[in-house]
Amino acid sequence: MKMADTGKREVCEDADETCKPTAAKRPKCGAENQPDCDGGGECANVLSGFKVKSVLRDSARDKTIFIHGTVEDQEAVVILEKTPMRQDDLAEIFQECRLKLQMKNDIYSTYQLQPPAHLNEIKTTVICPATQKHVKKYLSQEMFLVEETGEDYLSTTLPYIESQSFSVQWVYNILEKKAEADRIVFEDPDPDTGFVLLPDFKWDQKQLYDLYLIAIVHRRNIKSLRDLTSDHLPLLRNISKKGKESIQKQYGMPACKLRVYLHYQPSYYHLHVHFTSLNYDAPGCGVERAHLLTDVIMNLEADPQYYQNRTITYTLRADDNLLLRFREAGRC
Ligand code: M7G
Repeated sequence: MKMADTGKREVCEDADETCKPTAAKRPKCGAENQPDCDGGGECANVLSGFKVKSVLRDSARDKTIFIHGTVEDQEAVVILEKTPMRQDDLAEIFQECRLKLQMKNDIYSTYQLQPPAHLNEIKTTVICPATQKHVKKYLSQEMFLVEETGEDYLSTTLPYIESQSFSVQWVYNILEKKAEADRIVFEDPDPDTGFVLLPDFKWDQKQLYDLYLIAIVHRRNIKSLRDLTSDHLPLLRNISKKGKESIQKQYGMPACKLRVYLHYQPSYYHLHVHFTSLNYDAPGCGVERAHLLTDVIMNLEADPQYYQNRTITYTLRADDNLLLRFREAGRC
């Protein structure tokens, strides 16, 4: 198994309040000297000045905390996630750890174990400058189900996403090799059917159980599942075939161990496909959001306009303005 290079890195998105990219507003976040594509090595502590404003979400089960704060004078979201144990590290952990006895009773004892520092890392994602939309994305919220018809999409959803969606500058940076070029696992450069496959930033690449890659298409005019027609079948089949082959080659994981799907609604409106390990309960892989690529291909083979016409059900957060628009239109 060949694992790609790993490492701590910061992700800084280029976005203003309306979530559109601006060249002028570069992230400060203490990261001025760290270009978008830098990764892998020790870096300056850009979080030393991070001031916590609020905890957006906190899951003891997932051992993850989402924090809203500021770095210098800029809004930031920081996600801290305890990384899973790795079998390969066990020998070193047992040999090098410090143990503190908590209690002993007959054959039972519990300890606090401190592993060596390098085996005790916390995966850290930094979004800076963060927009209000980022803050909302990570805030715990009540969810509501909407059933979006093809007409709803044209009259309500499309105008909304055209005015409100997240910047996809990070996607263009990947496609143009301005960021994460060293992380690319596979590329098919064909402008119509090609794509870039690389580790999703949710995956720290330390173990395969939570393998997570994304395939980002080179074509720039496909926002989401809703835009797909039978014309895109060669593109989708290509992603399915070459994406699976590359993951088998690079990580030794066969296609039958992969969950390959698109999100609807996505957060970023530039077509991309998620490849996750079947063992991993990835966020957003539930039936109300994930559409298996094989199903998408078969639906388009059966009906070229399937995704323009069919009603698609998904959830929206209570404070999502799209939900408000659906309510104003009397659609939920
Ligand atoms: P999505 O379906 O648009 O929305 O997926 P989601 O984020 O709500 O799932 C976009 C995918 O791209 C997600 O799996 C993100 O974790 C991933 N992603 C987002 N950003 C900003 C980056 C990035 O800068 N680099 C990489 N490699 N992945 C990213």
